[in-house]
Amino acid sequence: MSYIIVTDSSANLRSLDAPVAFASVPLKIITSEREFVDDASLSTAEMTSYLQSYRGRSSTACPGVADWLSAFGAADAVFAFTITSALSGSYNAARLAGEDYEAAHPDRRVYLVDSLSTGGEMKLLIEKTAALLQQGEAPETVYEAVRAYQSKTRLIFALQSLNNLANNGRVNPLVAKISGALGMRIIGRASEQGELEILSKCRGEKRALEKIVSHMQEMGYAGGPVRLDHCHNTAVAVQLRSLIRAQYPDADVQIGQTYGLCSFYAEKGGLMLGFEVE
Ligand code: X90
Repeated sequence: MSYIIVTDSSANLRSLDAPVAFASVPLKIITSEREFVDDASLSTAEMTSYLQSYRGRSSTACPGVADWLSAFGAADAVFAFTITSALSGSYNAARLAGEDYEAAHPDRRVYLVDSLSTGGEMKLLIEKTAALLQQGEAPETVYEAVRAYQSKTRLIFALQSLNNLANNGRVNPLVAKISGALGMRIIGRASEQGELEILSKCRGEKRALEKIVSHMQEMGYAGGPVRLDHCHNTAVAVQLRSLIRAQYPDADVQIGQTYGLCSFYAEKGGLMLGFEVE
């Protein structure tokens, strides 16, 4: 039996460490002048600097049904992961692709997971799936285990600007306004419904990092794995990892970069953390 893990590019993953078939389906970042496809050929640094000087409207687009379908390839079992269906059409496109795929090949199955989140939380779900598949678990068992694991994973983010989120209707413009003040950091999380929920706002880097850790603890963090992605903010990501490890010396904290889609919305300096709770 062949299988593949497919995710949309909001997971900030282009490959897997595990020897399991894998594909990333790109979202797109669009301006009136240019279109950025969030795949391995994208330079997020170049995109970010272009967007900083670009003054017109910009938006994003989720993958279409055909994009998902071609990523499924010819696997007997497809595990597909999407960004939260509350903020994107990616899940719906993947669902329709799954229906087509199963109708065309009655012996194949698509196991679809609405992450109700994005970024590092998707990484954790995907890592779990890869590990169980490698252990030789049956697809149905893997799917059930991953759905159950979703109740143990969370996402927190800290952003310096909510402009792109607000301009694209992903957050209330009034909420976005508070982040306009210089030096303000907005900390929030993916809610249980997969929506963006603001937890607090504060001034200054050090204060923000301490707040992130205390919010994580309030949400049940107790030293489990953390997948921390940053948008051009390595030094601060490393500082945050040290702060987590000061309390949990053995914590498996892996730092990565936001790719195109998350860089667009998290904006320069943004941090997002997927983590496991007890
Ligand atoms: O379909 C599309 O065009 C994609 C729309 C995506 C909108 C939200 C992306 C958020 C990316 C920002 C911080 C994390 C927020 C998580 C809320 C659940 C990253």
